[in-house]
Amino acid sequence: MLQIANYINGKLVEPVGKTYLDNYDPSTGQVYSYCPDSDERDVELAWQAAEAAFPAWSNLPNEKRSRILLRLSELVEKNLDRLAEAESIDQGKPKWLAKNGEIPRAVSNIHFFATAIEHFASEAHPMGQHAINYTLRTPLGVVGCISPWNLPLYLFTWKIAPALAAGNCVVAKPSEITPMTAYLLSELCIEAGLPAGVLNIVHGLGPKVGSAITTHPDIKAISFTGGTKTGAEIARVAAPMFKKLSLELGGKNPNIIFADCDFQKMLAETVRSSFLNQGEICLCGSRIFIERPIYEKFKSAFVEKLKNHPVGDPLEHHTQVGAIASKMHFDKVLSYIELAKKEGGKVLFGGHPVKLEGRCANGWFIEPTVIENLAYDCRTNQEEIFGPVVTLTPFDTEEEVLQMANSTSYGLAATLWTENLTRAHQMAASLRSGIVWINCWLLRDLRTPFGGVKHSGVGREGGWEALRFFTEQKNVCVKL
Ligand code: TXE
Repeated sequence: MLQIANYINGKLVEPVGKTYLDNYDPSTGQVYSYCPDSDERDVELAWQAAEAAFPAWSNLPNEKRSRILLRLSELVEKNLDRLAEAESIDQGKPKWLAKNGEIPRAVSNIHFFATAIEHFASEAHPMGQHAINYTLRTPLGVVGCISPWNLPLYLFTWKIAPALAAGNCVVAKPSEITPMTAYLLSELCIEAGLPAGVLNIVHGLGPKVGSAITTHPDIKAISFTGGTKTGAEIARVAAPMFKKLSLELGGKNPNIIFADCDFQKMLAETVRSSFLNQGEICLCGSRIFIERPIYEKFKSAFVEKLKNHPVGDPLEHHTQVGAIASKMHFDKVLSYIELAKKEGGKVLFGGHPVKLEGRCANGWFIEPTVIENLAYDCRTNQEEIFGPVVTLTPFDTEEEVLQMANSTSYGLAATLWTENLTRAHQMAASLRSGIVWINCWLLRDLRTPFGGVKHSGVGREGGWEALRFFTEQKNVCVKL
């Protein structure tokens, strides 16, 4: 079976401790490869390589760094099918989703920042005739990038691309639950001619490898995407070290549907925003609020749609809902469905694990699940489930739905369906989230600020925000 390697100083190497973690295929429930069980010794080797590579990499003209990253982006595109299949097997998502959405987005992530760096400028502030200020933006040095298991290559590249484009060197840790595509990317980095030590990938457990990156005294910034609890732990450790922190955390996003919406467009998109990637996207609209006059109409139409939204083998093209990424997460999602029932919820559709035939007979599958009759402030409606589970709640007024929508400790994304322009803009201004989609969902422009408020995170990724995060600003004032 394949033994994944770390990528340190331009080479694919074993972990120092020579121990490995089982890596499961969630569709079969079987171990199909091994992930390095690295530790702080591997992180130290990665940091040393990054530190040694930093002067040359940061002094390269932007255009030269851009060319190398563009080569990497082209190689990812050239290997699209292989990466998509690997991602689907490793994470459990339908292969068509990896092929049509996520791996192309990884290509775009790298391409976007490889080109953005050539236009990244700063400011000057003249003081009349007697002085002028200019702002220098310089790379931080060695930075840490830690990413989760739900959109593995998509979120891994979303972090390393701006970090590298800005001239930093990186020590990166993908999730131990989905290490495969980051490993395949390291082979492409070698092929692209990325200089040794510029990017280092250390695989392993969060509390061991992730924590070693967070606590390393000479890693200047941490860009993290993952659960709120882990984000808080990283902040606790990194704050007294005064590291720059970018934390993209969990969500419990409202999807607010007014009676005047374009019903068919809303319905199709709401099935997508509820269950895409098995609901394992922090931007999914897991709390659906429906204006009372169309509550019954929505309920029956939504349930009807799900009768033709099959759970299946992620490698089959008809599959809409694939496997849950890990046994632990599978159990967590099922426990929330049981909690919902205890809290008075009525399961309108789904609610059970799915036993498939054939090669996936021992995989981790859950039906798309729709639950109504829950209080807006019960645990099921306040805590992140991060699976194929949504709740339905009717509402009568804008004030009422705003209060319910804003009632959780999260504030990442919100979706709004209405044809009333004034109401749309007023609601968008009042929703406490980092992102609001109106009459659409997951429509993304990489130039826009991406991130959440409250317990959904600190800071913003995307566009100039990401390049500013990965650079230090210095103001120089010259007396004329
Ligand atoms: O998170 P974990 P998961 C959220 C999503 C869900 C969670 C799922 O909503 O809540 O992330 O990802 C490493 N020190 N988002 O369960 O456990 C761990 O090894 C340092 C929001 O993976 O936090 C993995 O590599 N690192 C997001 C990474 O942290 C540690 C989009 C994430 O793991 C660590 C995607 C530690 N002590 C998911 N413990 C958004 N807002 O965009 C674990 N890790």
